[in-house]
Amino acid sequence: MKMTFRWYGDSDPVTLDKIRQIPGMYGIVSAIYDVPVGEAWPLEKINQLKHTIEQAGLRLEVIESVPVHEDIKLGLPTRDRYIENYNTTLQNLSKAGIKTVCYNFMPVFDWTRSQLDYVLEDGSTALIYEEEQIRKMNPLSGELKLPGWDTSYGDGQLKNLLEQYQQVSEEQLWQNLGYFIKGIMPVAEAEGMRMAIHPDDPPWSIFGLPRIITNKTNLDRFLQLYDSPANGLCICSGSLGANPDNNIPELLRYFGPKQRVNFVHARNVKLIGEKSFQESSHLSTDGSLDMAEIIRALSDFDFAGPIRPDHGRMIWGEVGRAGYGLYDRALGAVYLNGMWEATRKAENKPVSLH
Ligand SMILES: [Mn+2]
Repeated sequence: MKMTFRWYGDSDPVTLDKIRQIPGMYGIVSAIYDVPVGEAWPLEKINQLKHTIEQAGLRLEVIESVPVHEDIKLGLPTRDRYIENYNTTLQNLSKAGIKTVCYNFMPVFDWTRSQLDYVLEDGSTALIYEEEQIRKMNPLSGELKLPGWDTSYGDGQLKNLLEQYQQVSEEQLWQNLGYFIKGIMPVAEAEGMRMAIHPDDPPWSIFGLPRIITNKTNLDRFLQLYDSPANGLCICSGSLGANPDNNIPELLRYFGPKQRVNFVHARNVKLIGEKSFQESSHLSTDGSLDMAEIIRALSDFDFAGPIRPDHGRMIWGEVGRAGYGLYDRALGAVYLNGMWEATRKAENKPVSLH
C-alpha cells in the first residue's frame, strides 16, 4: 500500500511542502487543470507537473482525473476525436512514467452534495448529501445552485446537455462506456498502464441522469467490457459505501485477487437515512464503515498500489477547498497507515511492499 495525497496544483493552499511532512506520505495524486476537457495533455505540461512534485521530494504517482468529454458519454459522432485525444494523453503520461490514471463516467455532474459546510456535533464542518434536498433542485430550471459544482457551462449549455441525456438510458450509457473502453484500453495496455474508474458518487441516479458504476454487479459487468489488468477500478469506500448494500471489504476481497483494484480512496461515511449521508472523520467509530476491516481486506491480497485519504472535514479553523483541507486528510492518512502497519505485523507480513 502506497499512501498518496491529492494536490490541486500551484493554486492549492495545501502546499507540497506541507504534504511532505505528513508521516508515511509516499506520493501525489494530481492533474493538469488548464487544458480544456477533451483536448490532449501536452507532454511538456505533464513533465512540468512531475518536476514540481519531485522538487518537493514527492512522486507524481496517480493522475486524477483525465476527464471524459460529454460527447463520449452521450455517444455522439464527435467522440472518436475525443477518444483519440484521450489516447494521446495516456501515451504522454506513460512517457512521463505515470502509469495509474483515475477517471469517471458520470454524466454532467461529478460528485454531488446538498451542503458543503454542514456543522457536525464537534463543531467541524463536513460535506453532506440529503436526497430530499437534492430532489428539490431542478437542474432544468436554469437556477440550479449545486454546492461545489464548478459550472463551466453557460446556462443554455447546461440545459441543452441535460436535454441530450434524456435520450440516454442506462443501457445506452453502457454501450457508450463500452465504446470508450474498447477505444482506450488497447493503448493503456500497450503502455502498461493501470486505469481506475471511479464509482459514481453517490451511487444512484440523480436528476434523472443515468448512473451505472454503482455496485458489485455493475463493477463486474464493467470489467467484462475489456478483460485486462489495465482495465481496473478505483474502489472509493465513501462513494460505494453510501449504499449500505455495498460491502466494501467484500468488494476488495473479490476484485483485489483478480488484479482489478488499481487505486483506493479510503474515507468513512455516516449513513443518516434513506439515500442520505454525512462525511465523517476517517475513524471507524465516527462513521458507518469498518475501516479496519477495509485495511485487512487490502492486506489479504497484499495491495501494493496507491491509496489516498479521501475527503476530510474542515477542522481547527482551516479554510479552503471543501473536503480537501490539510488537517483532517492528514489525520486520515496517518490513521490508515497505522492500521496497515498493525495489520501487517499481526499477520507477519512485510509492512512495505515497495
Ligand atoms: Mn473518491
